Amino acid sequence: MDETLTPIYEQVLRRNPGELEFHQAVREVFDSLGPVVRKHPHYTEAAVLQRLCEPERQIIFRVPWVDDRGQVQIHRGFRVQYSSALGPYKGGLRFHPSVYLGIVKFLGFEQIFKNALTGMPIGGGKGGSDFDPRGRSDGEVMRFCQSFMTELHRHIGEHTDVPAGDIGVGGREIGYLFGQYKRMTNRYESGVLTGKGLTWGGSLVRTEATGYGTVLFAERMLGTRGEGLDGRTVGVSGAGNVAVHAVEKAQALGARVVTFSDSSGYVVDPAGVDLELLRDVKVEHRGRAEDYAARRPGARFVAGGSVWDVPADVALPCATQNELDEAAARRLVAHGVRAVAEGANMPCTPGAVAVLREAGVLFGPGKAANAGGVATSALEMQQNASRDSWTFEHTESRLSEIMTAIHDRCAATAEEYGRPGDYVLGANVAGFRRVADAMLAQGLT
Ligand code: NDP
Ligand code: 2IT
Repeated sequence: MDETLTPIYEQVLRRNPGELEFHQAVREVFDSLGPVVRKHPHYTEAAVLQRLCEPERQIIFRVPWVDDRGQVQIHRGFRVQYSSALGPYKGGLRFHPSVYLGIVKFLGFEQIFKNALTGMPIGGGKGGSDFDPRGRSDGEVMRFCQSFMTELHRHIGEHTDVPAGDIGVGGREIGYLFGQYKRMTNRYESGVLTGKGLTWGGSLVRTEATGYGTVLFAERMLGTRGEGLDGRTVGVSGAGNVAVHAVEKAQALGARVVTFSDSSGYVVDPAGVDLELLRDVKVEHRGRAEDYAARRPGARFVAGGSVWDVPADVALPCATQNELDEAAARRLVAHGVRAVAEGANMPCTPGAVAVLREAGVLFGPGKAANAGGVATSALEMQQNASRDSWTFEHTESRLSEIMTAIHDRCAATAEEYGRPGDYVLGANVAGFRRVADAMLAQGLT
């Protein structure tokens, strides 16, 4: 890290004790910014970095609800409104037992630069709860979402803050949240949430967008070396929204996807994942990875373990933060991996990223590679604002253009700073400059 940035980073550590994922996300960005702050001292003079490390607003609230047995349950809700320099706060809600302020802040911090990179008018935010929807009935999830929104509604709005899904928050949860927002405000304000159902303000391609976009990003990176996904073996982790659509798009581009995983373990399917069966098990029935292997001849379920033990030409981590560590990266490199694109947010540890970069593996960081989801959320907001709905083809072609533009913006910025092929530097610097310039123009806020 550049020496001018070290004291700012140390202050972040002091001010946010114990928030390890947040520290990691800040460090990852700071490690790229040395050349920028040296070249443009006005960023330092205006304390842009200190301001970016302090969210504009952090909201923590109680979420009481009653479970199916009549027992009162208390959870904690969060919304961190990080940066509104480029537009209304925008970012998902995560419902997972591991959620605490440090997770929400890491995700919100990443989201600022990701959203800036899309080139669309969206600021950065994130929220969620330590509620675990797994194993809960639809009625329980609905009551939880209603209670969560009863507090959240006063802080959001189509011009203020626009939440969406993330881990544990999909179409079902967005539906319950939207219904309660409408009830509390007596407004049919479509643009207040994204990821809505298609008949009530949702956009085609939003569900698919993150996974599709990650694969398109990997294809663009491979293209810079005259390669592509066709005929390649791909390893995917996760089995949720991002993973399933990454499998779909990788297969459409001619790849053979040989793995997926969930928190119980991973599946190896050497013949190539059966997408229909995967959807049936994980999306329709909210089942376990093991259920897939039981119904698929030739597939094997491995309890626990690391999905990255399985050789692949291209790896797409699509589950959660810090799921691919240094040892896993070494195994991928030993097996000849060509490219890694992060579908999840910060799935590779800093040690893993260092190993991949040293080995010359193409590496697409999440804030670039998974930006297709939030970019398509911005397209959903555009459709809501104009009371229009676009076709699948039109929306998908917009997504594809946006992913190409993000790729090229990262690549060009890396070139400009003398580090061709360094997508980490490219993404951090290009995202930072867009936000920082808007902050300078808008004065001290
Ligand atoms: P889902 O809830 O649909 O799926 C999450 C998947 O990851 C599940 O298979 C889950 O397994 C697994 N997983 C979650 N937490 C853990 C954990 N602690 N250990 C092991 N496995 C885990 O979420 P998404 O697919 O939407 O999100 C996946 C990642 O992509 C996240 O990092 C998210 O932030 C990121 N992302 C999502 C976007 C979106 O549009 N949805 C946009 C950009 C990034 P299990 O079911 O067993 O818990
Ligand atoms: O991490 C992410 O970019 C998301 N979960 C999607 C956010 C959004 O507002 O669509």
